[in-house]
Amino acid sequence: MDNRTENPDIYLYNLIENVEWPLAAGTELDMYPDIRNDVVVWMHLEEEFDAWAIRTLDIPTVNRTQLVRGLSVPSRPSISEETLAWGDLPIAAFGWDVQKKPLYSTEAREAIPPRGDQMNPDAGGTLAVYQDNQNGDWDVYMWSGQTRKPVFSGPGDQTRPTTDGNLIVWQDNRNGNWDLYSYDPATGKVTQLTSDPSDQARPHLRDGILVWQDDREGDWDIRARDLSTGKEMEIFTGPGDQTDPRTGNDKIVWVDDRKGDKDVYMYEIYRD
Ligand SMILES: [Ca+2]
Ligand SMILES: [Ca+2]
Ligand SMILES: [Ca+2]
Ligand SMILES: [Ca+2]
Repeated sequence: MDNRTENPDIYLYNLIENVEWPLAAGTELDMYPDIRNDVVVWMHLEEEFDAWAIRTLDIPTVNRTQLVRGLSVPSRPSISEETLAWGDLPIAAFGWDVQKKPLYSTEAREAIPPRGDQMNPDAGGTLAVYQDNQNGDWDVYMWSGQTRKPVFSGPGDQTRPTTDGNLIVWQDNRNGNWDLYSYDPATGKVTQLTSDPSDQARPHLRDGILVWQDDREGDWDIRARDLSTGKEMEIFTGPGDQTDPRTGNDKIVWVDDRKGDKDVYMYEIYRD
């Protein structure tokens, strides 16, 4: 997302040809991109209806589609190979809802969404995960097919969940600072991944790499863990705040203010 034209636009960067491509850059409002392999998804304001729509672009075929329409408030959608998940605030008094659907088909949905707020969905495989405050503080839920169930609903706030469809990771302040925890739906095993008294937050998990922002050295840095080896990696630990990391296909990108304004940086993981 980029506001060089004074309103939010979306640019793609082609890493093979090293060219930047304006995907949605005009006077219209386009926000909150997500990408999985060759498909980009984002929110677009349909001004004539005063409502937001979720658009996709299939990069190789340049095929554009509109998957969902009539949303009241924009937020970041999440796309996996099979699933689209998004949030909306249809009636302000009833709180935020999370919705999901198979990418290019439909599925049944409850008539009445859960009470409280459901936010920050992340899609992995056929799974969607999100945070929910219907029991007072934030908890993390997983949603597969027609079944929603809590991943952890104990004390403290569990927020910003992420999944690759197999493992679920979230940030958790039950110990008085943010740490990362994981849950494996196949075994039911919960693991505390970090225990440093500083904050580890904003996890993102794709393709065996878990990345997060970490302030153990006084400002935000980017760290990652290769889940196949358990090895932790310092991705960037220099001056300024490095935040909101995302990973996929052995690349890590983040927002970086080391030069004063916010830029996007990338790190490529080379495996032995
Ligand atoms: Ca709700
Ligand atoms: Ca909780
Ligand atoms: Ca911590
Ligand atoms: Ca830093």
